[in-house]
Amino acid sequence: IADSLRGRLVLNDSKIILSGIDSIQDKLLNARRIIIVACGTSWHAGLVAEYVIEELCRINVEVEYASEFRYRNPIISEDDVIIAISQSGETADTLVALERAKEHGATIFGIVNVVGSSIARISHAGCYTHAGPEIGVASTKAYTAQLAVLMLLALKVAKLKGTISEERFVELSHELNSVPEKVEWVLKNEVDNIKAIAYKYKDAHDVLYLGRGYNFPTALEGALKLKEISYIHAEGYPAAEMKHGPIALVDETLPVVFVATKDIYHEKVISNMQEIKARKGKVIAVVSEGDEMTHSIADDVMTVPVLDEVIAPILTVVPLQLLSYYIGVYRGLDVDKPRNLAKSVTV
Ligand code: F1P
Repeated sequence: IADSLRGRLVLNDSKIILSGIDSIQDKLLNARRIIIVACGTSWHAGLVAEYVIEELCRINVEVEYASEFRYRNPIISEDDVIIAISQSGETADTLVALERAKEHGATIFGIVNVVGSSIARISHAGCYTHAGPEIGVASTKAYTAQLAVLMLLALKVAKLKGTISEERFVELSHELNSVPEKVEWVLKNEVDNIKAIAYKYKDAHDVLYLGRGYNFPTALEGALKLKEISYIHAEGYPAAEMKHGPIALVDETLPVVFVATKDIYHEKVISNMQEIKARKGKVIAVVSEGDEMTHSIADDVMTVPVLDEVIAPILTVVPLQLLSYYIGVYRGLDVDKPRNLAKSVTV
């Protein structure tokens, strides 16, 4: 996984990647709604995109599990653009959902890793993620590559629609370009620390992952990676929902992972951490470099460089992927081939 994380974000290639948008540009700019259809990790990438596209492009976005969308009777119109996200490009639920949407006249944009795959072929237009082959079954570098493409797409559409200022566009583009070096920073400086944290919590029975705003989908993805690779029960939740149920689980045996990088919700996230600490839960936090305050509250921290909150999900997931990886390794598991999981779910 560590190798696959390195240098995956070839953002200089963004013009080539985004040329896929050209043929459906008008449809995208005038879309009544974007419906994102995906499964598993790809669905989490869609959830990040919902936050980013609604914020930057002011287009209504819905994120659907393909496995539900295909069986119900969804309302789809010709003004809808469907974005399909899939690493393999062969996931049966996503493929069938797209066939349904196509029958209703919707335009389909595919974000797929495997060139020439079924989902790439059924799409009207699309971008390949060019993440290279995923060696492990659990999606990692495909996820960050999907996020990179989705953010490039959001920035391009926002610029064309005029929904963000030129200044903000330049600022976010600059932040996006800084991601590869910030991922490298985590790989260079944080791996030993993450290994130690993994060792400490390798025997946990349950782990809760919490985040707000842009950090919420990352909490979901962190929990999924832990389940997939280490077979520990994990749940991701919006941090503000904690008091509506999951707080009942908190005691001294429960590690709670907070995605707590600096953003507009930061103070609220800190107060959620204090609620966990007051109930003797253990707090593990992904924090922004230099955030001494959060550092002092959490039991364990994984640090990432400072990055704009819109772009941050590409980076903040990396320590969580590594945490799951090392917990799996310390539990003696084959992290590349988790039991019961298939690389492409084609039935
Ligand atoms: C979706 C997915 C992956 C997961 C596993 C099973 O695949 O749920 O996210 O890691 O490999 O399939 P895809 O549609 O993105 O190929």
